[in-house]
Amino acid sequence: MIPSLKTLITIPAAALLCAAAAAQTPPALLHTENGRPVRSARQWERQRRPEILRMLSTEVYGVAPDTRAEARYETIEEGIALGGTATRRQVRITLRAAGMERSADMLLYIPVGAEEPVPVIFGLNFNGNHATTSDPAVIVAGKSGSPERAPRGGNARRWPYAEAVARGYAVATICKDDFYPDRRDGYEQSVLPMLYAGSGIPDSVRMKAVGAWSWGISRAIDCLETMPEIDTRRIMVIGHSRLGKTSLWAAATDRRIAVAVSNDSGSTGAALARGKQGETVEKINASFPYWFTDNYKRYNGREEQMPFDQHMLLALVAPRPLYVASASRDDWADPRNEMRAAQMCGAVYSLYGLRPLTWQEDGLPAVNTPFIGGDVAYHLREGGHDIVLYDWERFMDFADKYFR
Ligand code: GTR
Repeated sequence: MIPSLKTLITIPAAALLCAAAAAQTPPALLHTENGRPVRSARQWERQRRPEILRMLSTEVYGVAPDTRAEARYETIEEGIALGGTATRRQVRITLRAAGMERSADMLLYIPVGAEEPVPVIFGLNFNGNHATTSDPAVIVAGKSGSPERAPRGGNARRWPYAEAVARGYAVATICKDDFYPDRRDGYEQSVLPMLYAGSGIPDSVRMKAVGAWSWGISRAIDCLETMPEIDTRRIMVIGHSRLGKTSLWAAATDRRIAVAVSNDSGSTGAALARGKQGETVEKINASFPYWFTDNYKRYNGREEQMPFDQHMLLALVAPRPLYVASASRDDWADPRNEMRAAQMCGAVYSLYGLRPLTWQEDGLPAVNTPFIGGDVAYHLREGGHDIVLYDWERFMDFADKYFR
């Protein structure tokens, strides 16, 4: 309700300031839609979590249809790699539904000589598997697979395979574009036409690229489940930036993901939208209208009216360990709002008797000081928008706590 001029005049300035601050407060995690407080993990699981999952599906990331795509896995290459420390495997995943077919190529490095199945780190990549490594045996494939667009090894810095393998982790990746080419006209080539065919799900709530990428992560996990060397009870999913948004939604929707990592995911990822610096809802929807639901555009410039905010996305990961990472010069993503959401979701971890983020102060912590003592972890790496060895090492330190 809009206050009348008279009430405005009689409200003391302090109260107005208070109201402004309250307007920036994200919606309560622990109150159900009909206003009842949520006091137990059971109540969270049975009532509040499904409410939030439904809301974030219809308003932001999209409602997934029930369609089960038939999957076929074919090893197209296998060899010894990384100086003899790993098996490299390349698997073509072919998915079929509604008479249509799409394929995605997975690249894996699996430590050799392990006595038991190993934990795995899965992450989608930006520019093709061949761009993640200078290993000449990696096939240049996928919908972004042109060496002109993405040189071999061009993103290798972001994929420290040898270090991960040395620590006992398998690493697996697929190019995001195999599930939805990352451009405005990517829909036809994406997995969505085959998934939504005949589903009757209204256009306004359908998944777009980020939903399709998350769905793809689940299909990658289906494939990993067929590999005896991999322990799929120990899957950490990581993602940088747009793929950090994606890893969070994947973890929200697929409970096989044991640890979730968001690196510099910013807007519509880990960062609270209310009071956000840099990229706002309106800006992200203008630059990337094909990432989120059509419904999400209704909130352009109206963050205050959203019945949700990003702390809710993080809370959906509970009780599984969650790592939110920011970079000190990444104002576009807004480290402060990423950190705040990570703090706030701790209320749900507490319901499970787990430990929220141990950094509980107002401002950001010092750079390169990881807080991994709780079940929600955070660090602010010094530097810009990127994912580097420092980040990976901290994510593996965190995963070690649960996987060793
Ligand atoms: C930017 C976008 C961000 C983030 C980033 C990335 O252009 O505004 O939301 O996703 O791309 O993925 O690197």
